[in-house]
Amino acid sequence: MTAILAETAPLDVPRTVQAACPHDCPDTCAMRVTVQGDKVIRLQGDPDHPTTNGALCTKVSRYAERTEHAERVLNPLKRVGPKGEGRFVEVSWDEALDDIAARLAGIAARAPEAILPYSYAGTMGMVQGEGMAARFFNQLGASRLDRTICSSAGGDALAATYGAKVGMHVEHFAESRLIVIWGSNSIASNLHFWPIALAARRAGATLVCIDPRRTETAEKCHHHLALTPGSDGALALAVMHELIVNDWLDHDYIERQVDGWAGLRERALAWTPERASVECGLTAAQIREFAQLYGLTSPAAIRLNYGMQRVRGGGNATRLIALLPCLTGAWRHRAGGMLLSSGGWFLPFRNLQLGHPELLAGRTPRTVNMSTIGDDLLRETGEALPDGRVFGPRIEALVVYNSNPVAVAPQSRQVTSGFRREDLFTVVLEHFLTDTADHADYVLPATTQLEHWDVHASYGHTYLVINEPALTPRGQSRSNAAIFRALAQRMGFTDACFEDDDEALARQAINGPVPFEQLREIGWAKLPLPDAPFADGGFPTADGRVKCDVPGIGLPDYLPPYESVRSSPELARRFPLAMISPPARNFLNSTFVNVKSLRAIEQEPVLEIEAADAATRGIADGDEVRVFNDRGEYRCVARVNERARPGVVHGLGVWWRKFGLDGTNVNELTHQRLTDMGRAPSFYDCLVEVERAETA
Ligand SMILES: Nc1nc2c(c(=O)[nH]1)N[C@H]1C(S)=C(S)[C@@H](COP(=O)(O)OP(=O)(O)OC[C@H]3O[C@@H](n4cnc5c(=O)[nH]c(N)nc54)[C@H](O)[C@@H]3O)O[C@H]1N2
Ligand SMILES: Nc1nc2c(c(=O)[nH]1)N[C@H]1C(S)=C(S)[C@@H](COP(=O)(O)OP(=O)(O)OC[C@H]3O[C@@H](n4cnc5c(=O)[nH]c(N)nc54)[C@H](O)[C@@H]3O)O[C@H]1N2
Ligand SMILES: [Mo]
Repeated sequence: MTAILAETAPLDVPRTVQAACPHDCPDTCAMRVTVQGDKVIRLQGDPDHPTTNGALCTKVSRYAERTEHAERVLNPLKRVGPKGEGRFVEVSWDEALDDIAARLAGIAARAPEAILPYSYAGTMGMVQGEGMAARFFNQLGASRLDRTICSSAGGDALAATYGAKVGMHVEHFAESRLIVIWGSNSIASNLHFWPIALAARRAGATLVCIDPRRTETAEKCHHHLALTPGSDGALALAVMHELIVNDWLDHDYIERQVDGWAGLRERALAWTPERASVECGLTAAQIREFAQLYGLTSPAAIRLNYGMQRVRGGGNATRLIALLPCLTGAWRHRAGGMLLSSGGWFLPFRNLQLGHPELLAGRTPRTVNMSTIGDDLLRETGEALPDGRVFGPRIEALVVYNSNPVAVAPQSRQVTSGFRREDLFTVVLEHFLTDTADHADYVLPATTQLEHWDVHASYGHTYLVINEPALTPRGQSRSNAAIFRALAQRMGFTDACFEDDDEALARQAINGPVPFEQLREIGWAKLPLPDAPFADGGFPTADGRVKCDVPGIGLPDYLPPYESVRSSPELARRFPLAMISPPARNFLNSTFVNVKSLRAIEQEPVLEIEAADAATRGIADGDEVRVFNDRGEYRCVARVNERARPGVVHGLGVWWRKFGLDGTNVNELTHQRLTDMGRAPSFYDCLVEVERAETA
């Protein structure tokens, strides 16, 4: 009754809607949106939701500005100029859908695998993510996409070690005595973790940050270990060495809960701090001091993030780090252990059949890795792949949603050449004319989070969060699910599942932990999980024990980077600087780059470089520089500062190419070689050289 009243209440009476931040961020905030007359008058973090705690980041507090942005795509667009130029005319939905359906049907009749969906986490929602889209592509028999661009190295490593992507409850870090923030810049990209770490610090905890960059987070910790990129595995092995030789091990916990320690123990004994110091660019004393702190402080907690796994050995390093709290028995305490991702905790509450895999009807289409889209768009039918497989049909059509691959995928030269193929039929569902949309044959206007239904899991906390539409869709925009529904109808797909509307999808997406109506009322629900999940073992492996030695892959080891001064000295003679490209604080990957107020804070694409590295190259703060290697070059502005350590430079954030200094961004320089596990890109495993740009 109350729900009906609310829906029919006059538009000018303010009403509040429970929402969820849709972005790819561990925080997945619960939001309250107050609307009057179909306008947002207030958007705030839900004060009752424990981790959001009433606060939103700078970016998302401007979400209404993004939704009402003057440059939003509000009508279907059809390309008129050459690919990449971004010239379009408005067309009707009927014209766009009829033409797209005809083109896709034509290709599907010959080779359905020549059609490739390309999507990632522009929204993390279960409905507007793969909900209806997966049904559509399953029915079509299109190629499947291996969604590896962010977290699959660390994710697969956790699955191999613990059995799933599970970890501590984030709230419990407040009670830790030692917090190790490892490969993570909490203040920039996991903001709601930071007040929890501060609460621990006020209560006397020590904070350590392990990051090549002196980030805004690192400078606020008690200790900062500025190791060289990709050397975390060596550091973890040396910490193990110290735990063993000083006997800071919990033998009882190891005995009962850890498999394969004897082999790993032997390996770790070869990793003295002296040996690791050469790999890590730290002193042996720094490593000993850290190991002692870790070995002797209880409860000790590690907040690992994905920054450290974007290198060749990222999977192995994650395995080694994930084993540390098992060796010290830190898991016995609710404030001990580690958290990389909480995503696995949601699996029992998610409907894993939401995408109706049975529509494949026995077909097993090939899989294309999103991280090698640059190479794969340029491949011919039947081409032999480096791993011995055969490519299958050339990609003839791409349907892109929730992603901006032209900006975010590695090795841009290849990526843009692929997207510029005149024989490639590209459809992009978007809010804005991104670099990717500029390459589309059709751009279809998608709704934003304020205009559609969704339900969200999180990878940084353990609450399910709901999102109800607050506004009517702007212009002619439609939700992703609605667009795939309409395409399915045009293609003549008759399965009843193609009739489910967005609210029905939201209801189907989850199975508890509270009834859907209750979720709507409160906005979020905590998963029913034990407080200290592994105090007595019970890891989600087959036998409940942690794995050092994994069948088929063996023991974890340190794998040096593909590209570094130590591992590739020949290459380093020409390109002596290691470049990482972590997030810019005011962007979210490439999202928000077009929001002027946020771009104004970031100012321009920058490369941080240390004073001596700059001086030997005649580079002064504020100079325009050319960053280059054999793969490409990137123009940006040098910031000579103490955030960079010698030998390492930072190309911050994923700028839209068209906002860059000469239409490039940092991915001109990155490569498509994959990580040791998870088939992920090694964005932060990249050598470059820098010089002052010639001033014209
Ligand atoms: N503001 C903002 N927030 C974001 C994002 C964003 O773009 N902007 N991105 C979101 C996404 S997609 C993700 S996946 C998450 C997590 O995204 P991540 O990419 O994990 O980002 P951070 O947590 O900031 O961790 C990156 C940190 O790792 C450091 N790092 C780089 N290489 C190494 C290394 O070899 N070893 C170690 N120890 N550290 C290294 C970087 O200097 C950086 O400070 O954040 C999300 N949150
Ligand atoms: N060099 C370098 N490259 C990187 C990284 C790095 O650290 N360094 N980070 C990597 C990481 S961690 C990630 S996760 C990837 C991220 O790569 P992407 O997942 O491509 O993320 P975004 O760049 O944020 O682009 C998401 C797009 O989705 C759109 N979108 C949002 N919501 C919706 C919706 O409801 N419907 C539709 N149709 N569209 C929507 C947004 O407008 C935006 O353009 O980038 C990777 N690339
Ligand atoms: Mo990511």
